[in-house]
Amino acid sequence: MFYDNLQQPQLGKKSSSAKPAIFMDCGIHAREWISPAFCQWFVREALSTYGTDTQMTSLLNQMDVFVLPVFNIDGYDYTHKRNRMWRKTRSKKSGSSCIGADPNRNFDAGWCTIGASSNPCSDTYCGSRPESEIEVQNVANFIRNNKSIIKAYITIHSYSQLLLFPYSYTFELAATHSELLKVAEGASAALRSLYGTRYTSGPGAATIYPAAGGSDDWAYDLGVKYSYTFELRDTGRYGFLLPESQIKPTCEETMLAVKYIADYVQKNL
Ligand code: 0X9
Ligand code: ZN
Ligand code: ZN
Repeated sequence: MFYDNLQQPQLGKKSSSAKPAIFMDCGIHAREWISPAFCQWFVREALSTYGTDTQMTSLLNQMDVFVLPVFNIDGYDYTHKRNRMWRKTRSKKSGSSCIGADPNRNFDAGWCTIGASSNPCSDTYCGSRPESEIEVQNVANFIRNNKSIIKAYITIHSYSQLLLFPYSYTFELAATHSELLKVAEGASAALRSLYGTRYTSGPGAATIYPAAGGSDDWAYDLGVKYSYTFELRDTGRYGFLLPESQIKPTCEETMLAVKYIADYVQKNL
């Protein structure tokens, strides 16, 4: 049994013309459970604060937000039923007994050149070709088809408390590096204001490690000007096994950072 990841809520006030939009996904990596929890939290917050929270109201009046709550559904399911530490998709590959590819190494952005493996048994296997994974192909098609309206791409991972932006496939700085950094630092400060959680901002290659084939770099090179990868709590004490007591505070503080980015994008359309 396989699931598809095509369904996604679209949040925003109804409008006769197409509005500029933000695309956000969660659960690219199966074991990063705080990530799908955040997308779910975001949708609930958006629906319940529209009309009372001035920022959310103005955001959803002017823009649409596409939320993909679980990018890698088969992998996520597998972490519930078989192996809590699974990361990849669950696709089969002929000629190998190993399963799955790393969806965040499978995008067409410097594909498989650095920080990725061509060994199907590796946890960072880049796949047999760019977009070989159906989940990646679905999302890439959706973003390509809505390219003219998608102004920001946000992808939620864990853990390490980082706010990353392009590039990760090269140490070269993005053309709009200083703006990406400025917005990331503003978002990190907003996040920290709630519970004092410290985030580090920077380009992926220098801040975490070089790794090609990621969704953030791919979206940026497609022309989505604001492209961010969050690595949520914690810094390693619990890692992927973040205790239940931290779900709510993590979602609340992350909300402030995502709203900061959305607000900046909305004011700079
Ligand atoms: O390695 C990744 O895919 C991300 N870290 S994680 O621990 N969640 O696996 C970081 C992604 C940064 N962006 C790119 N490498 N493009
Ligand atoms: Zn479960
Ligand atoms: Zn991840």
